Amino acid sequence: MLAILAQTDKTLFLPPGRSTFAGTHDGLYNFVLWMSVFWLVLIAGLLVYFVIKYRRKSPHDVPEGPTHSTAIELGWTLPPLILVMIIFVWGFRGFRDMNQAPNGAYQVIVNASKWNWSFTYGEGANASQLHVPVDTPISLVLTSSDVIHSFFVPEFRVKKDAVPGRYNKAWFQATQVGEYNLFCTEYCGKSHSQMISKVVVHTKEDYAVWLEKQMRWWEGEKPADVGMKVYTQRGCKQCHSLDGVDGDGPSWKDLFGSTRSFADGTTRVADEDYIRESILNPGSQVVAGFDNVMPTFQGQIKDPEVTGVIEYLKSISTHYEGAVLEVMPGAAEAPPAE
Ligand code: HEC
Ligand SMILES: [Cu+2]
Repeated sequence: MLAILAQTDKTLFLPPGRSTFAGTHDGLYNFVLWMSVFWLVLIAGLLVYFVIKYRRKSPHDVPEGPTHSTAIELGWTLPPLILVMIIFVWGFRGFRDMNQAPNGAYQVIVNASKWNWSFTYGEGANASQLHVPVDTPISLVLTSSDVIHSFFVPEFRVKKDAVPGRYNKAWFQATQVGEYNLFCTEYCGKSHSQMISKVVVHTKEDYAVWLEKQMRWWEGEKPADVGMKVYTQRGCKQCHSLDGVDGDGPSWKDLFGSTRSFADGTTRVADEDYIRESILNPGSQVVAGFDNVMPTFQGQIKDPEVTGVIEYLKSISTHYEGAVLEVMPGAAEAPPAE
């Protein structure tokens, strides 16, 4: 038993701990687990033993009535009280540490939506996976665009709800470079089980390189390819198909250049402006036959990414016969700032 307690990498029921919380968390978990096993065996064993030992041996075998014993009463009151207090103090300390990020922790904004994670970094980058440097306290500010989701990284022992209209906080410090699964642990609709992303822990040097690249990841890519990556990586594919079969949202096949009908009875041709508006302000024109369930991507998707989606939609539409952008309009072409 002690051997199991001492092992940090092969834990019973838990994945190996990879954050600074793992020690306290797993210690308390194992304490409660093994204590429960101990009492279960002791109590169940005594129960069986007493049933046999004090069973009624003849019809005239009537036991004496109960008598009071202060020693026994104290015996079953004080030890449990002490154990519960140990669990409380141990748990409360862990809870306090998990809730209070150290000063100067590196902040990442987490936005959950159906059924996608979006991470925003102070430097201006955006990503659908959480990238962090190793051995650095990371503070998370979590919110949601639609319903309650929950951020859970088993290896880090970190779990926190992402609630619409409110900011929750959590933090962690990863102890080993690697990739870890990130799950949504609050049932949030049809594709909840696919709301899985990754936490990528880099060395500090690699992280700086990743961040630099991520801020302008579309540079050098063909716009339509950028759009396809947005489609697969930013969760659009959870609701929009490419094969003409509608899901929670209209299929993207032959969308660009077609005439759209809206719930309010109006119509409009799907041009560049319409696509852009649909992404940044989806509620403004709701396509007839669909619910207004698309989360807004305002602030989470950059202009070049929107351009990419537009070019990608053109490339998969028979209603569009014009040219498709070959080169992403870059910062170099922007008018010089005065
Ligand atoms: C939770 C499901 C969901 C997700 C995720 C989603 N959408 Fe949508 N989308 C919808 C629904 C539903 C509609 C139709 C209702 C409306 O117009 O708001 C729609 C409409 C659209 C339209 C207009 C389509 C038309 O037929 O006129 C575009 C363009 C669009 N979405 C782009 C995107 C992009 C880009 C992403 C990913 C960055 C995305 N959507 C993610 C559900 C979703
Ligand atoms: Cu979710």
